[in-house]
Amino acid sequence: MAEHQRHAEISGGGFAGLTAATALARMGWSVRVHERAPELRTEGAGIVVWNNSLQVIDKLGATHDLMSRSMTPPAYETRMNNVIQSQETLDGISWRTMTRSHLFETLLCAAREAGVQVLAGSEVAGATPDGKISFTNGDTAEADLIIGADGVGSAVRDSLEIPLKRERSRDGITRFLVPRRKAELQALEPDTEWDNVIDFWNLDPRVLRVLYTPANEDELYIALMSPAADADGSRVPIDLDLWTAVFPQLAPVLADAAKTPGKYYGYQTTRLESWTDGKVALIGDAAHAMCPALAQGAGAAMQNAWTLAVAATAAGAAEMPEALKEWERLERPFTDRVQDRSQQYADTRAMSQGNQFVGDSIETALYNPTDPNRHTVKA
Ligand code: 5PR
Repeated sequence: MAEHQRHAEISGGGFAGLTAATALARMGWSVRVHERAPELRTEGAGIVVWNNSLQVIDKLGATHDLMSRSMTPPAYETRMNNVIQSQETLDGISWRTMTRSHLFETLLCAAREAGVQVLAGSEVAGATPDGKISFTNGDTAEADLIIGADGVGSAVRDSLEIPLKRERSRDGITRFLVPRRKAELQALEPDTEWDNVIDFWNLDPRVLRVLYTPANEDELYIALMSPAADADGSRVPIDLDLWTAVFPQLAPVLADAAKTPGKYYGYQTTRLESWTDGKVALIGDAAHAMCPALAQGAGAAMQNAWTLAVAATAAGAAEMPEALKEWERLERPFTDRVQDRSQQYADTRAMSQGNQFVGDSIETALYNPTDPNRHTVKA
Protein backbone atom coordinates (compact mmCIF):
# COMPACT_ATOMS: atom_id res chain seq x y z
CA MET A 1 0.00 0.00 0.00
CA ALA A 2 1.48 3.34 -1.06
CA GLU A 3 0.85 5.48 1.99
CA HIS A 4 1.83 9.11 1.90
CA GLN A 5 4.76 9.93 4.12
CA ARG A 6 3.71 12.07 7.04
CA HIS A 7 5.53 15.32 7.68
CA ALA A 8 6.52 17.11 10.88
CA GLU A 9 7.81 20.66 11.34
CA ILE A 10 9.73 21.33 14.54
CA SER A 11 10.61 24.72 16.00
CA GLY A 12 13.86 24.54 17.97
CA GLY A 13 17.07 22.60 17.43
CA GLY A 14 17.90 21.90 21.07
CA PHE A 15 17.82 18.62 22.98
CA ALA A 16 14.00 18.36 22.81
CA GLY A 17 13.65 19.25 19.12
CA LEU A 18 16.49 17.03 17.91
CA THR A 19 15.23 14.07 19.94
CA ALA A 20 11.67 14.37 18.64
CA ALA A 21 12.96 14.86 15.09
CA THR A 22 15.20 11.79 15.16
CA ALA A 23 12.53 9.62 16.75
CA LEU A 24 9.92 10.65 14.13
CA ALA A 25 12.34 10.21 11.22
CA ARG A 26 13.24 6.72 12.41
CA MET A 27 9.50 5.98 12.57
CA GLY A 28 9.10 6.92 8.90
CA TRP A 29 8.25 10.62 8.97
CA SER A 30 9.85 13.38 6.91
CA VAL A 31 11.06 16.01 9.39
CA ARG A 32 12.36 19.55 9.27
CA VAL A 33 13.89 21.25 12.33
CA HIS A 34 14.11 25.04 12.44
CA GLU A 35 16.75 26.62 14.64
CA ARG A 36 16.72 30.41 14.74
CA ALA A 37 20.39 30.71 15.78
CA PRO A 38 22.72 31.15 12.82
CA GLU A 39 24.79 28.14 13.93
CA LEU A 40 23.84 24.78 15.37
CA ARG A 41 25.24 24.54 18.87
CA THR A 42 24.22 24.50 22.50
CA GLU A 43 24.70 26.98 25.29
CA GLY A 44 25.84 25.99 28.74
CA ALA A 45 28.51 23.82 30.28
CA GLY A 46 27.85 20.31 31.58
CA ILE A 47 24.92 18.01 32.15
CA VAL A 48 23.88 14.91 34.08
CA VAL A 49 21.79 12.42 32.09
CA TRP A 50 19.75 9.72 33.80
CA ASN A 51 18.14 6.43 32.82
CA ASN A 52 14.95 8.02 31.48
CA SER A 53 16.77 9.86 28.71
CA LEU A 54 19.56 7.26 28.30
CA GLN A 55 16.79 4.83 27.27
CA VAL A 56 15.62 7.31 24.63
CA ILE A 57 19.16 7.93 23.36
CA ASP A 58 19.50 4.17 22.97
CA LYS A 59 16.35 4.03 20.83
CA LEU A 60 17.87 6.75 18.64
CA GLY A 61 20.88 4.50 18.03
CA ALA A 62 23.18 7.00 19.72
CA THR A 63 24.40 5.13 22.81
CA HIS A 64 27.83 4.35 21.37
CA ASP A 65 28.47 8.00 20.51
CA LEU A 66 27.19 9.19 23.86
CA MET A 67 29.40 6.81 25.85
CA SER A 68 32.52 7.79 23.91
CA ARG A 69 33.04 11.03 25.80
CA SER A 70 31.07 10.87 29.03
CA MET A 71 31.50 9.21 32.40
CA THR A 72 29.74 7.76 35.42
CA PRO A 73 31.46 9.16 38.52
CA PRO A 74 32.04 6.65 41.34
CA ALA A 75 29.66 8.50 43.70
CA TYR A 76 27.48 11.56 44.20
CA GLU A 77 28.88 13.26 47.26
CA THR A 78 27.27 16.01 49.32
CA ARG A 79 29.18 18.23 51.73
CA MET A 80 28.00 20.90 54.16
CA ASN A 81 30.70 23.36 55.23
CA ASN A 82 33.13 20.84 53.73
CA VAL A 83 31.87 18.00 55.98
CA ILE A 84 30.74 14.95 53.98
CA GLN A 85 27.00 14.30 54.48
CA SER A 86 26.73 11.38 52.05
CA GLN A 87 28.51 9.56 49.22
CA GLU A 88 25.77 7.90 47.22
CA THR A 89 26.92 5.28 44.73
CA LEU A 90 23.53 5.26 42.98
CA ASP A 91 23.52 1.48 42.59
CA GLY A 92 20.86 0.38 40.15
CA ILE A 93 20.45 3.84 38.59
CA SER A 94 22.07 4.45 35.20
CA TRP A 95 23.51 7.91 34.86
CA ARG A 96 26.23 9.70 32.88
CA THR A 97 27.90 13.08 33.11
CA MET A 98 29.18 14.95 30.04
CA THR A 99 29.49 18.35 28.44
CA ARG A 100 26.38 19.83 26.92
CA SER A 101 28.17 20.15 23.60
CA HIS A 102 28.83 16.39 23.62
CA LEU A 103 25.15 15.60 24.17
CA PHE A 104 24.23 18.12 21.49
CA GLU A 105 26.69 16.74 18.89
CA THR A 106 25.51 13.21 19.64
CA LEU A 107 21.86 14.15 19.03
CA LEU A 108 22.66 16.25 15.95
CA CYS A 109 24.61 13.39 14.42
CA ALA A 110 21.74 10.96 15.13
CA ALA A 111 19.25 13.39 13.56
CA ARG A 112 21.28 13.71 10.36
CA GLU A 113 21.78 9.94 10.14
CA ALA A 114 18.02 9.50 10.44
CA GLY A 115 17.48 11.88 7.51
CA VAL A 116 16.22 14.91 9.44
CA GLN A 117 16.66 18.25 7.70
CA VAL A 118 18.10 20.67 10.29
CA LEU A 119 17.97 24.32 9.22
CA ALA A 120 20.01 26.93 11.09
CA GLY A 121 19.00 30.60 10.89
CA SER A 122 15.36 29.59 10.35
CA GLU A 123 13.11 31.43 12.80
CA VAL A 124 9.56 30.30 13.48
CA ALA A 125 6.99 33.03 14.12
CA GLY A 126 4.11 30.79 15.15
CA ALA A 127 1.76 27.92 14.38
CA THR A 128 -1.97 27.25 14.14
CA PRO A 129 -3.94 24.27 15.51
CA ASP A 130 -4.81 23.10 11.97
CA GLY A 131 -1.13 22.47 11.19
CA LYS A 132 0.27 25.62 9.62
CA ILE A 133 3.63 27.00 10.64
CA SER A 134 4.90 30.46 9.74
CA PHE A 135 8.38 31.93 9.71
CA THR A 136 9.66 35.42 10.46
CA ASN A 137 10.82 35.73 6.83
CA GLY A 138 7.19 35.38 5.68
CA ASP A 139 7.37 31.75 4.52
CA THR A 140 4.72 29.26 5.60
CA ALA A 141 4.43 25.47 5.55
CA GLU A 142 1.94 22.76 6.48
CA ALA A 143 2.47 19.60 8.47
CA ASP A 144 0.65 16.64 9.99
CA LEU A 145 2.35 17.49 13.27
CA ILE A 146 4.01 20.68 14.55
CA ILE A 147 6.25 20.61 17.59
CA GLY A 148 7.20 23.67 19.62
CA ALA A 149 10.55 22.76 21.17
CA ASP A 150 11.66 26.36 21.11
CA GLY A 151 12.59 26.97 24.71
CA VAL A 152 11.34 28.98 27.63
CA GLY A 153 10.43 31.91 25.35
CA SER A 154 8.63 29.64 22.83
CA ALA A 155 7.21 31.48 19.82
CA VAL A 156 4.96 28.52 18.97
CA ARG A 157 3.45 28.50 22.48
CA ASP A 158 2.98 32.26 22.57
CA SER A 159 1.37 32.34 19.10
CA LEU A 160 -1.24 29.85 20.37
CA GLU A 161 -1.83 32.06 23.43
CA ILE A 162 -1.65 29.10 25.80
CA PRO A 163 -1.97 30.45 29.35
CA LEU A 164 1.04 29.85 31.58
CA LYS A 165 2.28 30.44 35.09
CA ARG A 166 5.88 31.32 35.79
CA GLU A 167 7.37 31.11 39.28
CA ARG A 168 10.80 32.34 40.20
CA SER A 169 12.85 30.87 43.05
CA ARG A 170 15.26 32.96 45.12
CA ASP A 171 18.47 31.18 44.02
CA GLY A 172 20.22 30.92 40.71
CA ILE A 173 23.40 29.62 39.16
CA THR A 174 26.37 30.40 36.92
CA ARG A 175 27.84 27.43 35.03
CA PHE A 176 31.36 26.84 33.69
CA LEU A 177 33.35 24.23 31.83
CA VAL A 178 36.97 24.23 32.97
CA PRO A 179 39.96 21.84 32.86
CA ARG A 180 39.86 19.05 35.48
CA ARG A 181 43.16 20.02 37.18
CA LYS A 182 43.07 16.85 39.28
CA ALA A 183 46.71 17.02 40.36
CA GLU A 184 46.37 20.59 41.60
CA LEU A 185 43.15 19.76 43.48
CA GLN A 186 44.80 16.70 44.98
CA ALA A 187 47.68 18.86 46.18
CA LEU A 188 45.14 20.90 48.13
CA GLU A 189 43.12 17.93 49.42
CA PRO A 190 45.19 14.73 49.07
CA ASP A 191 42.65 12.14 50.34
CA THR A 192 40.08 13.10 47.72
CA GLU A 193 40.12 11.37 44.31
CA TRP A 194 38.24 14.27 42.72
CA ASP A 195 36.26 11.93 40.44
CA ASN A 196 33.00 12.11 42.40
CA VAL A 197 30.28 14.61 41.77
CA ILE A 198 30.70 16.82 44.84
CA ASP A 199 27.92 19.16 45.87
CA PHE A 200 29.65 21.68 48.17
CA TRP A 201 27.01 23.55 50.22
CA ASN A 202 27.53 26.47 52.56
CA LEU A 203 24.36 27.96 54.03
CA ASP A 204 25.71 29.72 57.06
CA PRO A 205 26.89 32.48 57.36
CA ARG A 206 26.25 32.89 53.65
CA VAL A 207 24.40 30.87 51.00
CA LEU A 208 27.01 29.85 48.42
CA ARG A 209 27.24 26.46 46.77
CA VAL A 210 29.53 24.86 44.18
CA LEU A 211 28.36 21.77 42.34
CA TYR A 212 31.50 20.00 41.09
CA THR A 213 30.79 17.54 38.24
CA PRO A 214 33.54 15.78 36.28
CA ALA A 215 32.25 15.62 32.67
CA ASN A 216 34.96 13.39 31.17
CA GLU A 217 38.70 12.74 31.62
CA ASP A 218 39.66 16.33 30.78
CA GLU A 219 36.72 18.59 31.48
CA LEU A 220 34.99 19.66 34.66
CA TYR A 221 31.55 21.23 34.93
CA ILE A 222 31.18 23.58 37.89
CA ALA A 223 27.98 25.38 38.82
CA LEU A 224 28.11 28.26 41.31
CA MET A 225 24.86 28.94 43.15
CA SER A 226 23.87 32.00 45.13
CA PRO A 227 20.68 33.91 45.88
CA ALA A 228 19.82 36.51 43.24
CA ALA A 229 19.62 39.05 46.06
CA ASP A 230 23.32 38.53 46.85
CA ALA A 231 24.91 41.02 44.47
CA ASP A 232 28.47 39.75 44.98
CA GLY A 233 27.55 36.05 44.96
CA SER A 234 25.60 36.33 41.71
CA ARG A 235 28.03 38.71 39.98
CA VAL A 236 29.58 37.72 36.62
CA PRO A 237 32.44 37.41 35.92
CA ILE A 238 32.56 35.77 39.35
CA ASP A 239 34.02 37.50 42.39
CA LEU A 240 37.08 35.26 42.64
CA ASP A 241 38.15 36.47 46.10
CA LEU A 242 34.73 35.74 47.56
CA TRP A 243 34.40 32.24 46.05
CA THR A 244 37.99 31.28 46.86
CA ALA A 245 37.60 32.43 50.47
CA VAL A 246 34.58 30.13 50.92
CA PHE A 247 35.90 27.23 48.79
CA PRO A 248 39.72 27.33 49.14
CA GLN A 249 40.00 23.66 48.10
CA LEU A 250 38.61 24.63 44.67
CA ALA A 251 40.95 27.57 44.06
CA PRO A 252 42.54 26.23 40.83
CA VAL A 253 39.23 25.62 39.04
CA LEU A 254 37.58 28.79 40.38
CA ALA A 255 40.48 30.75 38.90
CA ASP A 256 39.64 29.25 35.48
CA ALA A 257 35.96 30.08 35.92
CA ALA A 258 36.82 33.68 36.73
CA LYS A 259 38.44 34.05 33.29
CA THR A 260 35.15 33.55 31.41
CA PRO A 261 32.30 36.08 31.37
CA GLY A 262 29.61 33.66 32.64
CA LYS A 263 25.85 34.21 32.87
CA TYR A 264 23.76 34.01 36.02
CA TYR A 265 20.45 32.15 35.53
CA GLY A 266 17.71 32.57 38.13
CA TYR A 267 15.83 29.32 38.87
CA GLN A 268 12.30 29.31 37.49
CA THR A 269 9.40 27.02 36.73
CA THR A 270 6.88 27.37 33.89
CA ARG A 271 3.56 25.49 33.93
CA LEU A 272 1.13 25.57 31.00
CA GLU A 273 -2.62 25.17 30.93
CA SER A 274 -2.14 22.73 28.05
CA TRP A 275 0.78 21.20 26.16
CA THR A 276 -1.19 20.72 22.95
CA ASP A 277 -3.55 22.58 20.64
CA GLY A 278 -4.90 20.72 17.61
CA LYS A 279 -1.95 19.35 15.62
CA VAL A 280 0.59 21.28 17.68
CA ALA A 281 2.45 19.89 20.71
CA LEU A 282 4.93 21.59 23.03
CA ILE A 283 7.88 19.87 24.70
CA GLY A 284 10.96 20.84 26.72
CA ASP A 285 11.38 24.26 28.26
CA ALA A 286 8.59 25.61 26.01
CA ALA A 287 6.17 23.40 27.96
CA HIS A 288 7.76 22.59 31.29
CA ALA A 289 10.87 24.61 32.20
CA MET A 290 11.97 23.55 35.68
CA CYS A 291 14.53 24.18 38.40
CA PRO A 292 17.70 22.14 37.82
CA ALA A 293 17.87 20.53 41.27
CA LEU A 294 17.06 17.00 40.03
CA ALA A 295 18.90 17.54 36.72
CA GLN A 296 15.81 16.63 34.70
CA GLY A 297 15.18 19.64 32.43
CA ALA A 298 16.72 18.02 29.37
CA GLY A 299 15.85 14.54 30.64
CA ALA A 300 12.13 15.29 30.81
CA ALA A 301 12.41 17.04 27.42
CA MET A 302 13.91 13.97 25.75
CA GLN A 303 11.47 11.65 27.53
CA ASN A 304 8.49 13.67 26.30
CA ALA A 305 10.00 14.02 22.81
CA TRP A 306 10.16 10.24 22.51
CA THR A 307 6.68 9.49 23.86
CA LEU A 308 5.22 12.23 21.66
CA ALA A 309 6.80 10.68 18.55
CA VAL A 310 5.39 7.27 19.46
CA ALA A 311 1.90 8.67 20.13
CA ALA A 312 1.82 10.74 16.91
CA THR A 313 3.02 7.81 14.83
CA ALA A 314 0.31 5.54 16.22
CA ALA A 315 -2.41 8.12 15.48
CA GLY A 316 -4.30 8.34 12.21
CA ALA A 317 -4.23 11.77 10.50
CA ALA A 318 -7.78 12.64 11.58
CA GLU A 319 -7.14 11.65 15.17
CA MET A 320 -4.03 13.73 15.77
CA PRO A 321 -5.54 16.32 18.14
CA GLU A 322 -7.08 13.61 20.35
CA ALA A 323 -3.91 11.50 20.23
CA LEU A 324 -1.87 14.47 21.42
CA LYS A 325 -4.32 15.15 24.24
CA GLU A 326 -4.12 11.52 25.32
CA TRP A 327 -0.30 11.69 25.20
CA GLU A 328 -0.41 14.70 27.52
CA ARG A 329 -2.88 12.96 29.85
CA LEU A 330 -0.63 9.91 30.21
CA GLU A 331 2.82 11.49 30.26
CA ARG A 332 2.39 14.89 31.83
CA PRO A 333 1.92 13.74 35.45
CA PHE A 334 5.51 12.42 35.48
CA THR A 335 6.80 15.81 34.41
CA ASP A 336 4.48 17.74 36.74
CA ARG A 337 5.87 15.74 39.65
CA VAL A 338 9.53 16.27 38.76
CA GLN A 339 8.86 19.99 38.25
CA ASP A 340 7.24 20.20 41.68
CA ARG A 341 10.02 18.24 43.35
CA SER A 342 12.78 20.28 41.67
CA GLN A 343 11.11 23.50 42.71
CA GLN A 344 10.69 22.17 46.24
CA TYR A 345 14.40 21.32 46.44
CA ALA A 346 15.31 24.73 45.02
CA ASP A 347 13.07 26.55 47.49
CA THR A 348 14.11 24.56 50.58
CA ARG A 349 17.77 23.95 49.62
CA ALA A 350 17.15 20.50 51.11
CA MET A 351 19.68 18.83 48.79
CA SER A 352 22.29 20.18 51.19
CA GLN A 353 21.37 17.32 53.56
CA GLY A 354 22.59 14.66 51.09
CA ASN A 355 21.09 11.15 50.94
CA GLN A 356 18.74 12.43 48.28
CA PHE A 357 18.66 9.67 45.67
CA VAL A 358 15.97 7.56 47.28
CA GLY A 359 12.19 7.33 47.13
CA ASP A 360 10.17 9.84 45.15
CA SER A 361 13.14 11.98 44.14
CA ILE A 362 14.42 9.29 41.75
CA GLU A 363 11.07 8.47 40.12
CA THR A 364 11.93 10.36 36.92
CA ALA A 365 15.52 9.12 36.79
CA LEU A 366 14.28 5.52 36.91
CA TYR A 367 11.37 5.99 34.48
CA ASN A 368 11.61 4.17 31.17
CA PRO A 369 9.59 6.11 28.57
CA THR A 370 10.44 3.52 25.91
CA ASP A 371 8.72 0.66 27.73
CA PRO A 372 5.44 0.10 25.85
CA ASN A 373 3.89 -1.41 29.00
CA ARG A 374 4.80 1.47 31.30
CA HIS A 375 1.19 2.57 31.81
CA THR A 376 -0.20 -0.94 32.21
CA VAL A 377 -1.30 -1.57 35.76
CA LYS A 378 0.24 -4.81 36.93
CA ALA A 379 -2.20 -7.30 38.40
N1 5PR B 1 22.09 19.32 39.65
C1 5PR B 1 22.71 19.57 38.50
C2 5PR B 1 22.85 20.88 38.05
O1 5PR B 1 23.46 21.14 36.91
C3 5PR B 1 22.33 21.93 38.84
C4 5PR B 1 21.68 21.62 40.02
C5 5PR B 1 21.59 20.30 40.39
C6 5PR B 1 23.29 18.46 37.71
C7 5PR B 1 22.51 23.32 38.36
O2 5PR B 1 22.41 23.46 37.02
O3 5PR B 1 20.53 22.30 41.94
O4 5PR B 1 21.12 23.83 40.59
C8 5PR B 1 21.07 22.65 40.90
